[in-house]
Amino acid sequence: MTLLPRPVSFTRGEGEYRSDDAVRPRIRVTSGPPEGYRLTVTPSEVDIEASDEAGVFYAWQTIKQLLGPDALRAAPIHDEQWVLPACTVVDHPRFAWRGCMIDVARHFLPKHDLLRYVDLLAAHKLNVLHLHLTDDQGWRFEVQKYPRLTEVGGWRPTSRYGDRRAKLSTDRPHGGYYTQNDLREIVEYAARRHVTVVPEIDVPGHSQAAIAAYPELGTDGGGVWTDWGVNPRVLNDKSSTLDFYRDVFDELMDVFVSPVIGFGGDEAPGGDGEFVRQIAKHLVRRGRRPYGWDEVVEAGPLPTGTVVASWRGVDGGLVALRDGHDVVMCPESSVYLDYRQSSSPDEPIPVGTVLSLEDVYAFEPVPRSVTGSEPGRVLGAQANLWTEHLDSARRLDYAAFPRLAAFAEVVWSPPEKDPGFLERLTAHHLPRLDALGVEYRPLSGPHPW
Ligand code: TNX
Repeated sequence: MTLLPRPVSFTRGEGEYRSDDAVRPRIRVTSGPPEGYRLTVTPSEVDIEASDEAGVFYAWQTIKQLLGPDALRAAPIHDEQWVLPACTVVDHPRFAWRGCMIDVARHFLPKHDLLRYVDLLAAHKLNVLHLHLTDDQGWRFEVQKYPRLTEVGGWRPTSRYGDRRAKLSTDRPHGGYYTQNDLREIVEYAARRHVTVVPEIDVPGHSQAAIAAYPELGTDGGGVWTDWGVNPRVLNDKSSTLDFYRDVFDELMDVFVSPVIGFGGDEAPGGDGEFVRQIAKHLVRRGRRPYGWDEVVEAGPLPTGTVVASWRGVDGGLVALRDGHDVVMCPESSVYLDYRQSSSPDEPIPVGTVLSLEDVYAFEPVPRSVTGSEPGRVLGAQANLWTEHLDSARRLDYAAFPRLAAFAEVVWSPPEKDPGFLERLTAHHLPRLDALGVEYRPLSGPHPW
């Protein structure tokens, strides 16, 4: 790469860099792989060729990377013009589903923090934000027909016990929820950054917050749960409960334009496969693809088009592929970003098994036993951020980064691993995260805050 003899200057538009009048990238639509682009920078022009808008967007993300870390700051800090190196970049993603799940149920993530995460995902060329909106410990989606879901289910009282195991107390009450208009705003904000927000309402397990609000839904009473883990209480299989949830999913589909809608289906002791199948069918009738955790492959025949998230390793995903379902790989041993990053007792949130940055980079989303002749497809992968112990954006940053950057590399790039990855990360990417104000875990070791 050679430096441009003449600097290319950029002015800041609304949350985005735009070229000023002096240099405007020439944008051309060409045939090519979806979301891919060819970026050519010469002393006289910046040229983007892409087959779709996403490709143009990703070319811009690359331009911002090439400009250096200061280009990512919220305001310029010196008068120098940005210098864009002359180069040609030909680039496209390996997978169509490059996701990150954020559990906003265990700990509510305020809207402004969630919007910031959308920006961070887009900067890493990730394109799916899976929002886990409901769980035993909180309901975060406003449902107009059933206001108690958020009025009651959105608030977790003080635990009698606290959570001694995890060094993070549930002694404090906690809560919050998004209005439908908040979520419409998030969906639109994300769409402008080529991120699809895939919502999930978890049934029939992980539903204690709903049962607290409407006890007639449950097999058993109880308030919003103040413990973590698998809750023995689940939804009952009454037809009135199914009707209730059809209404809830209808409102969800009114807010979220995503073609894929999550219905959970995980960890439901004694849960009813029929309930899961009926909800999945309802989503299909409304023209959407149901999306469930891998337990749903045990629920009996699922509608065609169901997408399965393989989280308990890859076996559930392999069964789903053979059953003709598309799969998103998210095995907990490789991409659960709530898991501890080292065995040091100083890791601030020591949950799960050790999942280092190197482990995440070593992840291969397509298991070796997949031959490609299965009727289902591996759509891609997602990293999951469960938030039992991530109660703020700071803690989320620490858990997510820089491992999410390694994950982004895995789902975008060809399967061959780059021996220079760590060096590139250290030399080029961590300074970008610094400029963006991301409080990532330093490579040198734990940094508890
Ligand atoms: C398993 S992954 C869960 C979550 C927990 C997570 C903790 C999945 C579908 N269920 O409810 O938050 O482990 O790492």
